[in-house]
Amino acid sequence: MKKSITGIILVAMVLTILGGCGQSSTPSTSQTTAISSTSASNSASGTSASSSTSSSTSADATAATTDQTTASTADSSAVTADDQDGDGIPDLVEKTYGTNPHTADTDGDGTNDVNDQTPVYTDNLISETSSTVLPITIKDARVEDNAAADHLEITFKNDGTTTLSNFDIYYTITDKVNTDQVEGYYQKLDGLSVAAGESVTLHFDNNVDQANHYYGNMNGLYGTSSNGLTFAISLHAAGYQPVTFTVDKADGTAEVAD
Ligand SMILES: [Ca+2]
Ligand SMILES: [Ca+2]
Ligand SMILES: [Ca+2]
Ligand SMILES: [Ca+2]
Repeated sequence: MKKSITGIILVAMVLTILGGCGQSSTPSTSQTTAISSTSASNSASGTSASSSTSSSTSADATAATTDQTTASTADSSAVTADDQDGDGIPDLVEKTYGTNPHTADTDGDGTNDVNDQTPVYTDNLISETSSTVLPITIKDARVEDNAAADHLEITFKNDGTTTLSNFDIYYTITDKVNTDQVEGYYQKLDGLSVAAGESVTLHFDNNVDQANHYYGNMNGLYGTSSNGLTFAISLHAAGYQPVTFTVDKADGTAEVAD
């Protein structure tokens, strides 16, 4: 494993150097190249842009099974000035790679970025058997024209009579021009509790030290594609059916914070 991690960083670093300062408008090409040097594959996740071009063998599948069990949280002892999430991939390399330097598991699938063959794609991990309607109203959902830097932002109201908690969210981002470019992200919305009648606004801007702020990958399609994007969102609280909705982003590069 150490060998593959070293290899992935070396390859990604070379790509960073070769790429210079210019940010490619199609980062998934370099991302796929770098990712292909790892031994693992979880390309079963299907529609991911990166998985569509990665090779997979039965040996890879075995390796992927092992890697799925890899701890996803950052090893705090591994955090350095150059690698703020401690996932083994330096911040600058994550920018080239298309992953989030603020979290060790960009797509929330439980596999650390350095071991994830599809680091910006996970299948929908929301699990629910209840058919009870989630008593919320989506008041506003946007990915641009925010008060501060552009990011995914959702405002909703609890229309029910009890406090709602144990939320999680899954969303895909699809490029409207290159429609095979799809990213998928899952997050548990830790700490989110919404009293009856209360409205809250969620921000996916990496300012996770603030209440109701969560991770958002600005190095993925969101921050790099100048095409229009479609966000397809499922918001879920345990015991209720997920609420699904879409948000469009117009073409043009978003004004995102690092
Ligand atoms: Ca990192
Ligand atoms: Ca990371
Ligand atoms: Ca992952
Ligand atoms: Ca993944």
